[in-house]
Amino acid sequence: MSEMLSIAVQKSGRLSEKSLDIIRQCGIDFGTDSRVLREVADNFPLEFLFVRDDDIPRYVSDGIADIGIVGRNEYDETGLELEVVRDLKFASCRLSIAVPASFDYKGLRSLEGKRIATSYPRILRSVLDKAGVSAELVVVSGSVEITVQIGVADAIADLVSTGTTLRMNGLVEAECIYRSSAVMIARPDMAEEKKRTLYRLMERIDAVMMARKKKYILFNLPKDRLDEAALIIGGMKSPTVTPLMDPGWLSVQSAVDEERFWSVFESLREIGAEGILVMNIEKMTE
Ligand code: PRT
Ligand code: ZN
Repeated sequence: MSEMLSIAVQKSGRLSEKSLDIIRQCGIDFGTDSRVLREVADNFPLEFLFVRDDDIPRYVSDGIADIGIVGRNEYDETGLELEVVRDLKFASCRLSIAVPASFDYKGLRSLEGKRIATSYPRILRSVLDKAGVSAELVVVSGSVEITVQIGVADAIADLVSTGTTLRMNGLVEAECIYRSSAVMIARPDMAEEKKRTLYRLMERIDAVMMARKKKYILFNLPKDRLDEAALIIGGMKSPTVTPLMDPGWLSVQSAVDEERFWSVFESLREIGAEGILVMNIEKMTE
């Protein structure tokens, strides 16, 4: 029996859904009542605390929760020293300098002596310090993009994903200074029994993340093209090959990197592959 581990997850926001999705895909069942602030999983020693994302690093640091899922930006901004167990690769965004169109931006040097509005003063300050730039930081907790229009700042440093918000506010993305995505953080001083539970959880999360990066393909191939097909597929140890009734043909199956999928697909077509079947992989280990 492993010891109960508590995890702090954002209650409602950009991270909530995907944080819970990844845990659900680990085969861990829990209730879905969004009014509950605390919840224990049915079939795994995991207790959820649903909180605001800003509070997650602090709760983990104070031992209120053992682990948490939070944007790397929020974690770095606190300056706390916890263990970053994994980059979970969702909720990706960048912290960028944005300026009005009239601002002649020529790198961080252009910010010397300017007023920059941001919700991430610690991260911004460390970037500016490294570049030897001194600027006045105007710290706001939201609606950073309107500070230029209302005359509070000359430039901003804010999170960007599509860039739509900046454009809508007449700002131009001038330079990306930092990249973020959701990370799993943990208390560094966890008891051995809890560490074991965390290890079990991370093994499952790794399998889910690995599966997300791959597709499984199955196709029929003229026998004499097998070597070419193996080269195209690459990566994994080898494709699985099964004879078909027709002695001139084989059935071939293999996992393929999601990002290479279309080029693999087209190359296989070129060497005469037929009946290509593509499947999502639910879980996978190395
Ligand atoms: O209520 P709570 O405090 O829990 O939530 P929150 O409102 O503070 O955070 P939330 O849910 O908005 O974001 C949680 C985390 O998602 C952030 O800490 C980031 O790690 C990550 N993330 C990913 C983003 C974005 N993408 C993002 N685009 N966080 C915010 N934005 C905002 C950005 O600040 C700007 O206002 O979206 C706008 C820009 O989006 P685009 O697509 O127009 O460029
Ligand atoms: Zn927040």
